[in-house]
Amino acid sequence: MKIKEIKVFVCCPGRNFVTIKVITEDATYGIGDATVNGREMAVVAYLEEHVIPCLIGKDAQQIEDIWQYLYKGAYWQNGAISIAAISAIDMALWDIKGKIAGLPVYQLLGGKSRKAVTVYAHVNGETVDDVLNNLEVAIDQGYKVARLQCTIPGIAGTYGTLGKKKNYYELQGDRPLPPEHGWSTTKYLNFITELFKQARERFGYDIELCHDVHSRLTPIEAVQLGKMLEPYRLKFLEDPVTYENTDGYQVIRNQTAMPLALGEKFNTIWDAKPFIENQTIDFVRTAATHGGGITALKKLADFAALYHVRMAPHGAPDLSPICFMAHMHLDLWAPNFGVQEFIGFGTSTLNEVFKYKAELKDGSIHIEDVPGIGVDFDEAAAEKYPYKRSYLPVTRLEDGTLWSW
Ligand code: EZ4
Ligand code: CO
Repeated sequence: MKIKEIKVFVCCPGRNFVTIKVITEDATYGIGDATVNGREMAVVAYLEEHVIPCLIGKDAQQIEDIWQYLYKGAYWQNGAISIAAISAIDMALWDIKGKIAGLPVYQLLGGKSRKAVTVYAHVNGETVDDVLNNLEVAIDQGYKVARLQCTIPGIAGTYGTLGKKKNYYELQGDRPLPPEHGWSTTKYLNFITELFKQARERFGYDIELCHDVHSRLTPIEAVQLGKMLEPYRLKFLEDPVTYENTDGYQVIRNQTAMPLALGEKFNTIWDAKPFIENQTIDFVRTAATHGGGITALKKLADFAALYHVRMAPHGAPDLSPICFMAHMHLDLWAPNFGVQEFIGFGTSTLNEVFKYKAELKDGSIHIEDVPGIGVDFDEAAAEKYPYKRSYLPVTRLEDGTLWSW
């Protein structure tokens, strides 16, 4: 079954998404997500100039060989842009294989290991009371796990909070230059414990809680935070420190019992390897779109399982519903699945472009048994929402020093 054509679409139904459609000679098609937030057009160029010409005429069924061809065969094998392109092609080919087989992708992976996919809700607010009131709503809705983020008093623009916006799809889409946020580790560390202390006082310990530090701390500061939050028993603390220096996580690991999650920016299993084999993390956050697609995440899950590390895929709103549904299949299959990040089913605009069926019940997502990944992409609807140059924020300390966002 030869690949006849591969189309690339960039649309902005609230946020920018890069979508590909791989079409075979018999008109079967599969779709994939190639979005790299703030660098979308670089992936488009990589796909159009360097990937697609090599794939026309190749057998769409040879997923592994095509993956190796695009990775090893490029010589410049890794990097966010090229991996997003490979990931999208990979998802589309699994989608096609599922359609040919008449099976949902999780069946091709080995079947279900669980009934449904436990997700964690994003719960945020401008004050502790605000966050806790929103947590009450999430618990009432049936969520069993929630990520708490709160505006830090005295800091302009805290990561993970919405400010006056109503939802995540308003946060981006029209930022012709990167907005600037502030940061103060002192102000953060002086404040954040109170959020979890009050959450436990008000709701007890049945609700599982997470928190994303977004790589703002040094290893020893992360040790302090871990120790301060230990009494509130988090499910995990995410990205306490940037991932480039793997030894930093050893410092944290040696001194706090706080479970750690890392990896939304991993591009390959090689990025994850030292953290997994040294057992310095507990959850690996890699997304299908940024980590090499379904082929790569299956390998990553199996490798992580050897070390008691569980999968907790990134579920940010800058991953399209195609990636979300690819995760549903991986999460249903992976014996070492932990929890899936979930920011809701999006807006009516988003769902006009991406069509899929998934249902949230008691804090878990159930999908329907349809062949392939189970998402369709409406090309005509996408045309109504053209790409808008847009960036993630950058962060500066109070003295102006550039910091990790
Ligand atoms: O940093 O969406 O856990 N979720 C996150 C997200 C991502 C952004 C960029 O992909 O950390 O907020
Ligand atoms: Co994160």
